[in-house]
Amino acid sequence: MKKNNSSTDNQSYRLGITITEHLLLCEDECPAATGQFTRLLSELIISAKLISREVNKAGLADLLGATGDINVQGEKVLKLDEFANQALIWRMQRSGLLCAMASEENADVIEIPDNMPKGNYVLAFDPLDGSANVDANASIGTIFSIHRRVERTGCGSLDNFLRYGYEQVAAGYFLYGSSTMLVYTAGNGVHGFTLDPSVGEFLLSHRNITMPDRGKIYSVNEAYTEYWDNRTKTVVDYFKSSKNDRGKPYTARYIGALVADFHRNLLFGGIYMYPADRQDPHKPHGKLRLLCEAAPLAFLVEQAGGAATDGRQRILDIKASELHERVPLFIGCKADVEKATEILQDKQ
Ligand code: P6P
Repeated sequence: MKKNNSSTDNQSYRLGITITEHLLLCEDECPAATGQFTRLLSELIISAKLISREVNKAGLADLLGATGDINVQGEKVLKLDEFANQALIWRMQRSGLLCAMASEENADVIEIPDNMPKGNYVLAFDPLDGSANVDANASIGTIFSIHRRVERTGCGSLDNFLRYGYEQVAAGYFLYGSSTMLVYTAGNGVHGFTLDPSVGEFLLSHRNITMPDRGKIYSVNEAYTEYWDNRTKTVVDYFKSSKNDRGKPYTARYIGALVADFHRNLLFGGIYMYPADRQDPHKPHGKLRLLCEAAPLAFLVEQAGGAATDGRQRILDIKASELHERVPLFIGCKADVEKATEILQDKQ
């Protein structure tokens, strides 16, 4: 029987649910929706596609290595850090949806130029988290957090960023790995989209992501053990001797890119820890930033049924006191984070 090669046999015309269709469906279900959030996320997606393109060709386009600059965190700025930061700032400034931005790479609030329209939101972001991994071709990502503005009009001030984590209206990340993904929440669950580069669309691939109560993975940089206090050492020892629900030991996994470690633990179940350490007297609260790392991921993890604390309190209950405030972070499956927090508070 001659195989019928007509186009109806080739079902490659079929496409999954695009992010745009998903957002429009969410808008229809939310009477108060104005469409501004949909436009804001759409602008972020274009920026992420540009960053993904550069990350994927970095090794071939002289985009590896450092620029020679040092950022406000005291870290070497890599060429891709700079590209990602500028791509986000350039595009989002013109969106007409923001009244201010804050980037991990910039010391101060990034204002929207006078000749550009202002909007009702503020955006905080880590343009390329884990970028030290890029020269080794390991996964890295962009983390973002969105708040509604506090003033009614005009340029957004620093006050727009000194907020409680629970006030975020949306948060998420783009992961540049074996595939490029968007994982976000707007307060109605956590949804994952995978970029189909052949059509340039993010397609729904992980609907309503939820975490198990207990995990099977622990992520921490044990090279810093000597800098930890005894309770932190007890926490890590606890997970090293924990058994998962199949009676197997927890597995140690640490990529060195928060966004990649978080994503794996979100999907498979686990806890990521970056405790306060005494390695650097200038960073007594650890390395991770509240506004553009801990708070957005805490919003996501709670929406997925998990938890996030600084070892004492819920991350989302912390009100930022400065733009680049750092916090210790224990984030992942609810029972694992609660156990870590109990030990750290000596409430066993
Ligand atoms: P360390 C990357 O610089 C980062 O902020 C996170 O993405 C990552 O989890 C952590 O630092 C790695 O830090 O001290 O273990 O190399």
